[in-house]
Amino acid sequence: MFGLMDEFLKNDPVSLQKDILDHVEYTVARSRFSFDDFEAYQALSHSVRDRLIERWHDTHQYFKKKDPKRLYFLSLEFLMGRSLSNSVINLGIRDQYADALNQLGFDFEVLAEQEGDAALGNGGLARLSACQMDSLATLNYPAWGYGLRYQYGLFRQIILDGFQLEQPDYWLNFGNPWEIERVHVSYPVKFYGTVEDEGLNGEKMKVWIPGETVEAVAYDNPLPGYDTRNAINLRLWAAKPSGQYDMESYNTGDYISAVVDRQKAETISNVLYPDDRSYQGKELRLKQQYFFVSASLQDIIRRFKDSHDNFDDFPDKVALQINDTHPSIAIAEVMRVLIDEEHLSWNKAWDIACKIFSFTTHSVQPEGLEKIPVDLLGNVLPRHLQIIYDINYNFMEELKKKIGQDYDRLSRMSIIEEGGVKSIRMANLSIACCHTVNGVSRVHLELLKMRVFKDFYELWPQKFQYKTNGVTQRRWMVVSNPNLCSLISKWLGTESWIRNIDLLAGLQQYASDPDLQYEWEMAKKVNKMRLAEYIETLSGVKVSIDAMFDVQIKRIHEYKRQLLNILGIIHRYDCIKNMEKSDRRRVVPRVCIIGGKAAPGYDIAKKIIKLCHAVAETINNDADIRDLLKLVFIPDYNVSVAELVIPGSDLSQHISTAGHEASGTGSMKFLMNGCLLLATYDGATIEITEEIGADNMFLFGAKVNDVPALRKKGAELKAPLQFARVVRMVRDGYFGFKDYFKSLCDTVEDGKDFYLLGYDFASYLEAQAAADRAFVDKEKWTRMSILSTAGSGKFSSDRTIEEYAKETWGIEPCKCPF
Ligand code: 26V
Repeated sequence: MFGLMDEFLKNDPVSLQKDILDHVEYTVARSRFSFDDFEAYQALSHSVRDRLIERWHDTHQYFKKKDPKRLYFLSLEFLMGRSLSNSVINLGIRDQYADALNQLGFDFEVLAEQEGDAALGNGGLARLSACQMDSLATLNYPAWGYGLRYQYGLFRQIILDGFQLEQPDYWLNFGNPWEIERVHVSYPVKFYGTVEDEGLNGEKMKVWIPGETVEAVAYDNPLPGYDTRNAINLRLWAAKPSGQYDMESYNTGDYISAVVDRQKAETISNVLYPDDRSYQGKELRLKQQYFFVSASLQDIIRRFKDSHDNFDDFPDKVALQINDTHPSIAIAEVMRVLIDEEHLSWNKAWDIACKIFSFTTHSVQPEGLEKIPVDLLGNVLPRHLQIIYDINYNFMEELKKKIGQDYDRLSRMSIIEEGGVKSIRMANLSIACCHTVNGVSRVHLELLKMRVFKDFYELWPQKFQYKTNGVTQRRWMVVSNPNLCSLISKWLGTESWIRNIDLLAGLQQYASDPDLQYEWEMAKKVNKMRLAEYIETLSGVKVSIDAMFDVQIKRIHEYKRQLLNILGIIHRYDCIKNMEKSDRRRVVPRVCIIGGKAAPGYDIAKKIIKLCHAVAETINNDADIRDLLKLVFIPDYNVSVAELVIPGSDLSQHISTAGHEASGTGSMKFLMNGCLLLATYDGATIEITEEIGADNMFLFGAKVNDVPALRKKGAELKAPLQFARVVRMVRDGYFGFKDYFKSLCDTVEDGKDFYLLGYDFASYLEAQAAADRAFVDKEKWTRMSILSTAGSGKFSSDRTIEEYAKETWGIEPCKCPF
């Protein structure tokens, strides 16, 4: 019997209190009469986890019974952040827990602050995966996430004298109550070795004799949906030494070195690669990719075989989503398993592979596409290299039939790149196999079609689609901005918008209502106060909540143009300094907030961080400026910091050079929280403009189609004088560190200004001036803010996931009965 209807654990305050205290005593092993906040957090989390596990078991039993087509979401990165608040909200038991804790003398919010972030990813792509998992669970899709359980997540950013330093993020130090170690769910993963030909029943077979075997052990992370019993699984793999003993080394008597050698296996899942720009063809990275792909596929195939005795139905039961090219080696692995282990023919195996895989790309730059040197792949995965060569041979033959002997085009489309370092183009492999290639916004797809994958688009136009990204309103509104949410629910007369976000549009009709406006402003004020306190604790800078909080938080990249922001701040400072005292009354006070991590090897990005600190030092200590302008850099930006900063922002900047941000998802989080956007026409901003109207935003700058022609102009394109002036201030050492900033200033000189900061500067300042004017008109500003939230419905990951489910994966909801 499934016991689906039984709720074993009770959620009344007395049961919850007893549960928490039991966990204090038996799980945390502290006395129930004396425990601190952290111990209370641990006990609380275990109590929540028990409830999660119940639902998760029921969901999986139900999936097993129904055997629907399942989605397997393969991603090397998931930026989950904290789990406690999100879990209790999705489980619908937040208030009960808060009450129970109150009676025990604890505050839920204080305990929630004890949790560290799970930062198993770099930036946009990784947080998107986390948002999409929340939507998959909430919409009851039978989905699994698969990834790697890195011991060290994304580095911690420490700022010393204004410079970024990186510290390891050993996030598991204090235990992780949100995961369940599955010692019995483990698979061997093979590397290196040779491939030999063998005959089996008269048929030629390839046999891979590995040189190393590492064990992949599963760690399960249950993820609850909102307002549903469904809880899905994020299964992360950790590397452990294999149980298959290397008898020879043990018998040589060198026991200690044999153990130390085996321990090296664990390094595979040790650390997340922190550079989201370039692929360096590193062996460890390839091993990480294959390790998680191989373990996941063994798991998926085992599950399928539990209830099927051949592979005919595989494509009807399995959809495999490749998140960027990082897991693309899965294509060769599926071929290897089906051919070498399951003894299917090449054609049958290829037919299956083409039906199960879909691929989403998250970058715009062709340089962002992953290439693996042939020598490296051949060494680490010799059988896979053969398979990729065979796939490419067939692909090239098919292509020749279609396009003839156009060798230029054939070589552009080939999976193998000849030349300097012969490499495998993982994107070409993915496009050749996957039934669908998705972009992450409308303009991103256009760029893929016209530039990056033009040849492929012309060959297979039907494969190319886009699904505009979205974010989950559960985390980005309900968890992080309860004040705003309760007032939204009050005005809409329902909480249903948390599940059906289109209902937010109902706020439009009240956008000018003075009562809503008043409550809306109050909610913002409270959030600004919280943010101001945080800033003061962090940096000692006191900021006025009457000032406009102007925020740019995201990874530091030249294309995201934090430098444009800082140069704009210098311009503002320079203007104030040169103003008559009496005119200063007209200046709209601003608190400029910047946060983000630079990849450890990205020199220019690190200089941008230092420049931000140097400018902040000058401005914040200039007694002449007082509250008119402040600049703060928020260190160690992560998901939890975003949850605090976004609700307290008035204005947020998304100012990438047009054509460089594939989508951008930060903007959507700000939009939902009623922050106005100051943005370029790039990525999803274009679609945001359509939803909320250009009048409700501050848009500026070159458009996607202008950029190539502007770049062609080279040094003829002269930056305006104001721009030259602020760059000169930096160059001349106005903020110190003259020599250090030289190379940074060089990047924006006429003729070298690839990201067009100089060209966009004048219109950027105009957009900033428009923001100032709007801010002083409180009624107008609040109206724009309400309309931003009201128009944000399209940017929920619920919508994105529905589209993927219907148009790409072909999966149906499978709702576990309550
Ligand atoms: C590349 C690499 C290279 C080597 C090692 C680690 C690593 C990790 C990530 C990447 C690619 C990063 C791509 C990415 O995050 N793209 C962002 O995806 C967002 C979600 O689709 C989108 O909103 C952003 O515009 C896009 O920049």
